[in-house]
Amino acid sequence: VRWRSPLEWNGEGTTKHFSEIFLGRCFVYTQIIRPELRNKDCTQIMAAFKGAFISKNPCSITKEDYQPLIQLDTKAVPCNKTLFWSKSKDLAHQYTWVHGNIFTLEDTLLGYIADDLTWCGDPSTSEVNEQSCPHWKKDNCPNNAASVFWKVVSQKFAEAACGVVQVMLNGSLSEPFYRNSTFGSVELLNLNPRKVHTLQAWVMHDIGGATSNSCSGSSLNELKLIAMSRNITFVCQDNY
Ligand code: DN4
Repeated sequence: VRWRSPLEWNGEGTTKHFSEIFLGRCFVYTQIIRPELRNKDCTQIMAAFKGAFISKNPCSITKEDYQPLIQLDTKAVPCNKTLFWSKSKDLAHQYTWVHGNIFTLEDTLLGYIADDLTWCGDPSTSEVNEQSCPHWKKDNCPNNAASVFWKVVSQKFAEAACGVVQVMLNGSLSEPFYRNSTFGSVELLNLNPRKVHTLQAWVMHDIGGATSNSCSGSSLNELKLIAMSRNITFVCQDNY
């Protein structure tokens, strides 16, 4: 057995009690939050999830590794009910929680299960690595298990969207729309213009912060140009 330094990677290790949290969240979601999913097999979903990264090099995870998992999650969000967000996670989740009938990725089964968890494996063992995991920015490891997972599920979430879609952005930042974010680099580019006719941005500002008119700024204009070039109508509202 290879000796391992506990600080091999710069990120937190796999969340303690990962399997119990995974199964618990899966059962809460499928039995209580969306009882129409009560026949989903949470043990099978967890096996497919772990199969994507267990016993593999934690920096060489591929989109294909997650395909068996993706195929188990079949329920799409209804048209006009998709909310994307970038740098506004807490507000977006408070909004969907109160509203009850609009959904972020984390209000869908796989996003709900994985939200705020950390996970990775190692080629030398069939266990998760609880010591450390690659950090998506600090380690030179873009194809780590978590980043690839979020890329795959974000792409699928965007491809399935239809009608008018919303995005909540953070107007207290100098660049509320950031091209390299997951929203800018994955979700926006995977909206299907034959299904999505309008992208509506809600640009939210910190209460008590400087008043600003982000919808008319250059960052939102960049988003508008990308949407228009994809034949998607763009509308923007400050502090909806
Ligand atoms: P963001 O606010 O910049 O990032 C959201 C979270 O994802 C933060 O905790 C980021 O970490 C983390 N993150 C972003 N990119 C990566 C990556 N390549 N690898 C690992 N972690 C990453 O907003 P965003 O536009 O990048 O992502 C938000 C949108 O994508 C939403 O519309 C979601 O549908 C989806 N998404 C959700 C999650 C999540 O729930 C993660 C990624 C994507 P840090 O910058 O704080 O270190 O966790």
